[in-house]
Amino acid sequence: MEKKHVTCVFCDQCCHVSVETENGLIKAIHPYNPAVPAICSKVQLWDSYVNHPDRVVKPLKNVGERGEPKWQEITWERALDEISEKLKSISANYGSTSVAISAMPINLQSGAGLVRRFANLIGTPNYITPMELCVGNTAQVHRTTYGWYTAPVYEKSDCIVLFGQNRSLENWPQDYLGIMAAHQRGAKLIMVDPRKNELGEKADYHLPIRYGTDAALLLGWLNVIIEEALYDQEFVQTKTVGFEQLAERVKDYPPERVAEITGLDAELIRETARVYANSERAVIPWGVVTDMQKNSTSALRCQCILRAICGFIGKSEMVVGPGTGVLSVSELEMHDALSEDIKAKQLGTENYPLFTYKGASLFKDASIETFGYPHYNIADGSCMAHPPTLFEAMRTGRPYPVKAILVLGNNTLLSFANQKGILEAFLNQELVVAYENFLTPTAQLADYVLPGDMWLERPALGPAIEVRPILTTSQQVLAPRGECKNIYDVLKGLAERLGLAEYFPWANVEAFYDWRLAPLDLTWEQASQKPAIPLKPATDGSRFGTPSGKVELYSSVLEQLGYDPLPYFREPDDPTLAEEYPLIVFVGLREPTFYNTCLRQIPELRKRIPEPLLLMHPEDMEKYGLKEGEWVWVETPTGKLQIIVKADSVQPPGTIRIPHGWWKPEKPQGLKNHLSDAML
Ligand SMILES: Nc1nc2c(c(=O)[nH]1)N[C@H]1C(S)=C(S)[C@@H](COP(=O)(O)OP(=O)(O)OC[C@H]3O[C@@H](n4cnc5c(=O)[nH]c(N)nc54)[C@H](O)[C@@H]3O)O[C@H]1N2
Ligand SMILES: Nc1nc2c(c(=O)[nH]1)N[C@H]1C(S)=C(S)[C@@H](COP(=O)(O)OP(=O)(O)OC[C@H]3O[C@@H](n4cnc5c(=O)[nH]c(N)nc54)[C@H](O)[C@@H]3O)O[C@H]1N2
Ligand code: SF4
Ligand SMILES: [Mo]
Repeated sequence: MEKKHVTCVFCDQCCHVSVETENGLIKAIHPYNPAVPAICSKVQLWDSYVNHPDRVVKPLKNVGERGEPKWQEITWERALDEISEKLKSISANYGSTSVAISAMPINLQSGAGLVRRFANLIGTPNYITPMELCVGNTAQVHRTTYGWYTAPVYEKSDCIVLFGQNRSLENWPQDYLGIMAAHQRGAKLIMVDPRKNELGEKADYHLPIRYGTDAALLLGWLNVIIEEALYDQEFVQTKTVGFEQLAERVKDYPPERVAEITGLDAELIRETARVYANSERAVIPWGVVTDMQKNSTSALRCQCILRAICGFIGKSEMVVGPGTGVLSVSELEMHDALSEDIKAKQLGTENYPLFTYKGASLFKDASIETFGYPHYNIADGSCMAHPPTLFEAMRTGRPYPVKAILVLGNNTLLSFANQKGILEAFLNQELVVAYENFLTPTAQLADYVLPGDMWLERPALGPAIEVRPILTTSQQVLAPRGECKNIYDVLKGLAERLGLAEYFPWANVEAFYDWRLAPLDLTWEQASQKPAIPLKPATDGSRFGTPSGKVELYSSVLEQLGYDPLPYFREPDDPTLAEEYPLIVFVGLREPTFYNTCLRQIPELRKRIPEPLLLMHPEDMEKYGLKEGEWVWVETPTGKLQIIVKADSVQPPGTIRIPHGWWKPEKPQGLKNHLSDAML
């Protein structure tokens, strides 16, 4: 019997598991730390995934029309030859910015740093990632306030405030168990969520907020905390800038006004503000809904401001920065390989600058002074093109043509906004490549599908996204199935054909890890004996990575980019649509059995939720004459789909929840078949 430690990426919780093997066969998978049973049931279905009959295990070429694929198996050599020839000719005809890359670093693991390195070396700034709608987004907003991302320490906390998290043993179990352990220890739990879920039932306070109004509640809390002087005066004086302006702004949000906006009770708003501010070590952990609202930036900024002015930074909320001693992910990415002219052409720079090179460059000097390196890419959300602007350029050729897209370990078509527009964009490409495990709706639009390894089949030196001074390791357990390859081998193969061999000189991914670990006097073989290697933090915490070096309550970068430097609230509803479209579609609420667009081909999981379900309050079902289990059409100003109705008394009346990411892998492929019944 042999034991290996492995990072599961069936979802982005990245649980550490211990895999027991006998004669090369997996016998059992357990939580790495037996004292904390932080894994979900999905991981046990590894065999159904690895050996699934539909898994792509050889390179495929579409010899049919785009979107009506006729797959032909080809060799890796030929696939890489043809793809690189096409990339060269597209780049020669339309310029290097005409090639786009869409990648999900967490799904790829060992892709950390390498995909961007490749993008930068081929001269394209048009890199996007679905982290745009996830923690990558939060990280950029955090940077405006602290210069880096902040992470909660549940073990130290005595008050936890959750904005719309639906954590459970099947959705981010490590966080769920961390929250529950702190709560059992006596930490107060404040749950802000229109739905009362399992955590809401256990919470000390449940605030059934009107959807999309979190920024207003947060501004109301700031109003109470500043009005009643509940903040940490010393921290505010010594470590922050802009308190006066902030105090002036939040006068506009007294609890009575906020109560009207949010549908919450004014006294409850006051009481919860006091509970939070009077705690010794409160935390506001990241949750995804505040990444997806009309008021996202303000809501996230308010959370950052609260953590700071109440004095929790450095106690229960850590702003640690990157590590030193090895080349960071950001350095591996070689952002300097792109000229300033090309960076300025990054799509979205003009209208959405914060996430692009333009936004990141405003932190450049501060980043050098604080962390020693200019272009830190925090959580892969930095220096990135604006996805909708990129898709528009792919569709229309404006402001310049984009003619090729490499999709690496994500499901671009189903994961970004305006799916019809993305479909049109893909149909207007001269080259589409998907590096995948399955023939997803996005892969069905490709000219070439390249078979990728999965997490049990590769060694991984992480983490995939850079937020803390630490390295993690994941040991390889299985040989890659069929001809599946690691992302390193794919990028190396392309780089060699594009005249960039010197930047991918290592024979294989382990040799690359050896090179990266060499400054620590470690080989991959040695390093991978331990699941984590702490690094020396790049900063002692005396300076924040913002232009002022302080916590910017009033953001100088937002101001320079022409935005309101202070948080504010904007009504999420569009009253002109209310008559024709009386129901509101609700953000989020992930399905316990799946992971975003993944895992619907796993029979054991699919049995649990065979069809997509629209959740609706029974009162609304009666109002619209709908029955449980009935198929209905749902129409918005931009599209429509069919879905089954399910009564759910927790869903707020007037709102419905539609799960995202559905397609039916068992259904036939191609546009004629709606790309295997994808919900487009
Ligand atoms: N099983 C499983 N686990 C997953 C995933 C999966 O697909 N399946 N996905 C992973 C990923 S990528 C992510 S990002 C995380 C996300 O995990 P969470 O951050 O927990 O997000 P959701 O599961 O979408 O739950 C969203 C919650 O927000 C509430 N909500 C909706 N609108 C609002 C609002 O306007 N304000 C407030 N305050 N609350 C609101 C909903 O009622 C719901 O309880 O989960 C990860 N874990
Ligand atoms: N409407 C709507 N859109 C959303 C969201 C939402 O709530 N609503 N949530 C957003 C969020 S939080 C996120 S994180 C994104 C996720 O967006 P994506 O990353 O696009 O979603 P996934 O379903 O994780 O896509 C992963 C794809 O990679 C493939 N894959 C998985 N593992 C591997 C691997 O090891 N190697 C290779 N080569 N391929 C692999 C899978 O087969 C799958 O097709 O979606 C965002 N989009
Ligand atoms: S929650 Fe489950 S699927 Fe996600 S990483 Fe952990 S074990 Fe894997
Ligand atoms: Mo996510």
